[in-house]
Amino acid sequence: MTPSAPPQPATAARPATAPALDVRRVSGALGAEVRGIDLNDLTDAQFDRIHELMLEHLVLFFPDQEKLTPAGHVAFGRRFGEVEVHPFLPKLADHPEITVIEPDKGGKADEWHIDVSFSPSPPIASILHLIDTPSAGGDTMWSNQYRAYETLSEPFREMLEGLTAVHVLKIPPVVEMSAEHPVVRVHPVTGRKSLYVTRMWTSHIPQLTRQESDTVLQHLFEHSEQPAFTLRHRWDPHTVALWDNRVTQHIAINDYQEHRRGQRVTVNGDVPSSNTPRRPEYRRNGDERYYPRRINAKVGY
Ligand SMILES: O=C(O)CCC(=O)C(=O)O
Ligand SMILES: [Fe+2]
Repeated sequence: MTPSAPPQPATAARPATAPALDVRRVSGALGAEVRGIDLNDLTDAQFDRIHELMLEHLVLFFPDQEKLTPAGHVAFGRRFGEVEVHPFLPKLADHPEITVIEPDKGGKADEWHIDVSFSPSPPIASILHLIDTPSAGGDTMWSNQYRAYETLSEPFREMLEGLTAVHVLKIPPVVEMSAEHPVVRVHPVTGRKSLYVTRMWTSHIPQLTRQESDTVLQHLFEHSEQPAFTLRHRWDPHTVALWDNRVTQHIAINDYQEHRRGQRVTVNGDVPSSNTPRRPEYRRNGDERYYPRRINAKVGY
């Protein structure tokens, strides 16, 4: 008689290590799709892996997250740090930490931006759960701001490093906020430098003359938004996107009329820092200062 197989336990024991995640890059510039994970029920080891992957790819997409509840979404955000209550966008009634992203209610974020960069301590990460998607269109693009910095010429990078930029939100009479941040910031975890200005919120560089500031910013906006630094994501319902808001910009493409709805949790965490000392503010005729030309008065993100 041949020996029979050893008896199996009624329920298979959980493997000591979770199965490896399926991670696929989605563009040459940034971004990866991550499968094989339930965001509602993360282990510490899985969270650590997601955090590492975010630092490596800057934007992660988690498809098929139908089970993600608002409480699970907030709990996922809390693993990164304190979650923000957005200064003006609509929120879920029971969860003020969840911002509702719905064009009818808050406008379309159809200009390149960094989330909430007009805050003195802008979000480190955003987590967007798209629930209803149009049958076509409504894609979102992200851009890699490490690459934007690294592809500037050395003399230009040197000039930028002592500078700051003012980021402004002005929607009278609802809200007015502004903050001054380094133009080149250093990532607190990776130590890498990235460009930190954005078309939607950045108004001026106070160390330059108005004309210099307008010209330099226009160049930096165009440079940082170029297709070679980007990815374009076509959404399926219940995909969750997580991005490192310190080193990316994004834009929601406004090419659809159908219903589209998402929920976002945003994580606070640090104050942008740079390695280099700041230069003094430009003063015309002694003490006279110039005013920024661009004042933002549209609803945005
Ligand atoms: O609707 C989108 O795809 C992105 C909206 C946005 O800018 C955001 O959630 O921060
Ligand atoms: Fe945004």
